Amino acid sequence: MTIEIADEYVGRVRYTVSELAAIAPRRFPVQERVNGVTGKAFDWLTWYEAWVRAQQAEPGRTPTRLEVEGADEFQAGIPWSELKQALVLYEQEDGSPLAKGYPIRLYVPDGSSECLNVKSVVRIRILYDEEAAEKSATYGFKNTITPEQLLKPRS
Ligand SMILES: Nc1nc2c(c(=O)[nH]1)N[C@H]1C(S)=C(S)[C@@H](COP(=O)(O)O)O[C@H]1N2
Ligand SMILES: [Mo]
Repeated sequence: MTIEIADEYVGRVRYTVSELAAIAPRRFPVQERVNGVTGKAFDWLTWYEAWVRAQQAEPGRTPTRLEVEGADEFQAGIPWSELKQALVLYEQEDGSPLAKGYPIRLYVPDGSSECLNVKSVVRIRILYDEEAAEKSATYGFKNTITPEQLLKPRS
């Protein structure tokens, strides 16, 4: 299982959970920020900064929004300004893969909703456009419209 990171300046890469976690400058128990949850986590914003440096990229500006998508197509869009406490849970205390939320789970402790804590994250998109900064946080299942639904007349 890999996680795709897509950033219009830095590029598009895929990491395993251990590759992703190895980029983080510091890893710590998730309980430091989220009550009642156990496992190991890393801070999202410092991960992003370390990643940009490691990629030798120079976006030269701050992202405006983060979009994450779970394996079940649940997704969330979060203004970058809501991510100051955001963290990624990546393994259990004993080092084994997450039993719930595998491969990784995002937590946004100071976000506007608990619904933003996306489980089983497989895709992460980093946005820079000003328009994205204006929007508030969003979450829910991706719209998947079947050909049958498209053909059916509205009643
Ligand atoms: N992948 C995925 N993540 C998800 C969801 C989901 O359906 N799929 N539900 C969200 C919602 S609406 C809530 S309230 C929380 C619930 O987290 P919990 O299962 O730890 O209680 O997970 C969020 N993360
Ligand atoms: Mo929710």
